[in-house]
Amino acid sequence: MTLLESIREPAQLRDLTPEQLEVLAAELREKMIRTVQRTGGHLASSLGAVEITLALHRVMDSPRDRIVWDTGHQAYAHKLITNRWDRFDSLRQIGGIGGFPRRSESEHDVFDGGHAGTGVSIAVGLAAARDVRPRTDPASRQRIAVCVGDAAISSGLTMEALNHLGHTKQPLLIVLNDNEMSISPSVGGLSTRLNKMRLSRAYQGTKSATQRARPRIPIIGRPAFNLLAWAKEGFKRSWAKVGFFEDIGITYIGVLDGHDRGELEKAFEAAFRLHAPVLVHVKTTKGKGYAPAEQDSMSFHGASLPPIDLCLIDPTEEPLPVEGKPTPRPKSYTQTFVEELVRLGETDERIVAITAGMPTGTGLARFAEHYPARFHDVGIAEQHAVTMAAGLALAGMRPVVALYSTFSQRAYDALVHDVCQNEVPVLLGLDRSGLVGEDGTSHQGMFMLPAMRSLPNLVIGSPKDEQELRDFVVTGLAHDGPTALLYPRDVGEDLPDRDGLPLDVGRGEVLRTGDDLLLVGFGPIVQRLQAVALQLEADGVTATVINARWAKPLDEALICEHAAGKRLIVTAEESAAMGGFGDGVLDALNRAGIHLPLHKVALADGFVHHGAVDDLRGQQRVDAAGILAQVREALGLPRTASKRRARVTAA
Ligand SMILES: Cc1ncc(C[n+]2csc(CCOP(=O)(O)OP(=O)(O)O)c2C)c(N)n1
Repeated sequence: MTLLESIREPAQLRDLTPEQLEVLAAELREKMIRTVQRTGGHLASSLGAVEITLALHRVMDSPRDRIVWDTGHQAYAHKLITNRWDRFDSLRQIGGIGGFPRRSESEHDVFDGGHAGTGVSIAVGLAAARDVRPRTDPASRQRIAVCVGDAAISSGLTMEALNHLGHTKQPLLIVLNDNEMSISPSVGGLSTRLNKMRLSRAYQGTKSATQRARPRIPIIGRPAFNLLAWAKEGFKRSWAKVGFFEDIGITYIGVLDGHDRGELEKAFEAAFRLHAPVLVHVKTTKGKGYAPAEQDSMSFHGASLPPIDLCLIDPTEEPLPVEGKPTPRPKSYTQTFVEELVRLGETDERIVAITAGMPTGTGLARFAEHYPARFHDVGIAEQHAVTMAAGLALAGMRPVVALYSTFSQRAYDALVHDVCQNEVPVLLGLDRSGLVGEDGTSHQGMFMLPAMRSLPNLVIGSPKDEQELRDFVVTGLAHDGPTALLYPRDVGEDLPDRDGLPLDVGRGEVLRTGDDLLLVGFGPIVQRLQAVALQLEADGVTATVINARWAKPLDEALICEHAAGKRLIVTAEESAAMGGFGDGVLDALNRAGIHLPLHKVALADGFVHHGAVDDLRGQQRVDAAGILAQVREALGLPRTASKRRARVTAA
């Protein structure tokens, strides 16, 4: 039995010797590497946070004390030592362990995360609840810690929380896990400042943090002061002069070696005894303990499947066999989007691209290579990205902001107030629209379409394939107002490359005609409607298929014209059902006086958990088979396929 296998609760960590803890750290890393090799996942961040995790769990008493993981992508060690090691093989699989803390999994998980920058606010809220408890309540002495990365700390939400914390002065430990990396290198003034702090070893201040903290803690001030003074000696580190955090009222301790567990424990103890908001700044190596990830933490930030060739921990081991030859994948929508942008950027110098900390994920790094002066990575600051785009547009530029749909939720007000109210030509590329898969509830791109449909001046489009995506890029950039363009994480249909052509805003297209049904879809799901129409023919049911192209303005005339006289109208979108595209069609038909049965194919009300995209599509019945089954049910056809249909499928 390994040491890890003997850990059923984190309290057991306190009984381990330093040597055993080192063994455990190695076992944790090995388990993560071997698991991610099969499942994909956030490997580099979790490898870098092993010692922080052990130290927090030894100093604190979870779940009575509360440990918050900002974003939550670095919490694999936390999951493993909180009695999930035996199920960890199911990481990110349907029904398995989630990639982020999930309260449904463990009482040690405080908050269901996934989005960066939420941790400090959550911790401040927990502390506010603790601090109104009567002193007789043991929970009033709860210790609260939050671990936040150097990129997430610069997000607007964290800044707001830190500002508030500096005012409330709630006792709270913030562990700043500084590895100098976001997914790509961290950007921004704060990042530069942190860098200076790391480099600053000598004490330069006139008044130490310990001295300042002391008067505020009359009872435990002396021991805490002594402890800190000792820590200062022991660490052979010094209190740097650190304007930023101290100036807003948060005691700063740093910079410590984030892989020296013993040193971390002493600092965390010291921080808690100060009975104040304290930030402990630790320097870690992203990907620590696994050479390929240390050397290329960007690729190993969110290692995705098919499995990247993870070298084995023991170089003498045989590499795992890779099944079959990797088949070349068609271009992704993301690649196509950026290719078209790069093409247009050559002749239109007004085009500026903005990403919020995702230059590789959104593909905009490629645009940056071509036009570095017209590219901005604003860090994890989606709201700023969109408002900055409005500013650029006001000054005559043609900004393109590419965000993952889920992260763009942060920028909703920026879109409403700054972009739509001002009716400025901003092209918002909403990558990862639809189901995204293994990252689960926090990451599905399913809420923006309903949220955006009510926004005045905004046009909302989505292509049926990657060629049409090029057309949308051309159209969006030429449109004299805000455009939202939704495209999925998927690869395209492997269609030949061609330059984009302008589309008419608000015009859909008829892809096939039939008398019985109208199938009308928004986005790549239209491909599945085509397949469904083909299958239905085998049952003698014919369908008209419309590619709506635009959810707003909707091509009401086209839809109404083809709806008239049909047995059933089916709308399809890979997005939350409520208030989405289907509701738009229903509303349009109602207003036109067409009252026919309408079946909405969309994502059910609720969060969609993690799993492979194909499996989730099956589960949600938005894959071709699921849509077909829904249509057959709605038509009252038998569930089983007719023989004739089976033949068609086989052909
Ligand atoms: C609001 C939001 N935007 C973007 C992301 C994508 N994302 C996940 S982790 C990450 C980088 C986090 O860097 P840092 O906080 O420094 O932690 P590290 O991974 O370096 O430990 C980003 C940009 C996200 N999860 N949430």
